[in-house]
Amino acid sequence: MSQRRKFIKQSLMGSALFIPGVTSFAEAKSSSIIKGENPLILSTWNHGQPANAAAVEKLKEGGSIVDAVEFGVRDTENDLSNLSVGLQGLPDREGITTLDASIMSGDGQCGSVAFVRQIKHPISLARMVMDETPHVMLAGEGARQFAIAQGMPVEKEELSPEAEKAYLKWKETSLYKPIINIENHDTIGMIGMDAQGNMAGSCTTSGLAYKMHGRVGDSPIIGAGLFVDNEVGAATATGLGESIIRICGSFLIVELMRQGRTPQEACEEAVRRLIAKNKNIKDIQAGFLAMNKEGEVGAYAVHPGFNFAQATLKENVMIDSRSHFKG
Ligand code: SD4
Repeated sequence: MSQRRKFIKQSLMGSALFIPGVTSFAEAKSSSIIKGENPLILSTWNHGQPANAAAVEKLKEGGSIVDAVEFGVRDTENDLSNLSVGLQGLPDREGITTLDASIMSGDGQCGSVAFVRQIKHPISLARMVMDETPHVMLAGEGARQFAIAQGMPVEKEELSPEAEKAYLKWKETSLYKPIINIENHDTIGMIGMDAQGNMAGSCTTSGLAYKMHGRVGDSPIIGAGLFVDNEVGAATATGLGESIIRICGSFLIVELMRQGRTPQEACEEAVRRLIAKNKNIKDIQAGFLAMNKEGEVGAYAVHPGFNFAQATLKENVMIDSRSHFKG
């Protein structure tokens, strides 16, 4: 075990017991923004809660913050009930599920994969791109070949029963509107900080259902779906990827924080920018989640309904992004 890992492990062993309980929405609303609590893990949407629990567990085992954000979202990639992450996700128009993922640590290291097939844990593949190659991003067949070379199993290419049912229903009309259902998102973006203030983030998705074959969203694009800088903070995004890429959303938030905005102010400003640069905004949902190095938290989305999970060693709660609206 490296000295650094040993240090993290020791510092976590003395801390309070982590209870990954499920919090009701009412409780979540009354939970205030925490400040200065390390470690701190934030994740998008309801599945963020079990993912946060997995990330905290990883830290407790002595893992780094990069390990924590990788293993946290692997939990979501394994979740068969999630139709927007992992191989059980809804397919593209051709009936093929393709995955996007990225990972970044606060020292500027990053890796991502896009448009990848048959790999169960694209986040771990993104981590391998970061750790084992001179590149930042691998796509499509090249990413799959790299996974095979790294000894990752290649899964059978078949839709999950639920995804198949939904796809067959969609094919009855084959009507394609690139509109994200405002209340129903499932991509996971996770950002975290360890007890020493080191940050990392991860993001993984099967992207938009019934997208064009080859479409890549914001999640694997460093600066759009994810950005982390130890000197400032971290941000991640969820929602209609095209709208997020247009404003370089996560990078924008980190840069706004660098200029002195709080995470909440930065998320709200990014949403304003996104609204200004995208047409048909009533049909677009996009949301951002951010933390700064002081451990302040912010979140905001175009439409109501975006919630996130916030975990420390003491609690793991759901919070409605609108409950922190500053305006
Ligand atoms: C994408 N941002 O591929 C992803 C989709 C998403 O909740 O976040 N869904 O555009």
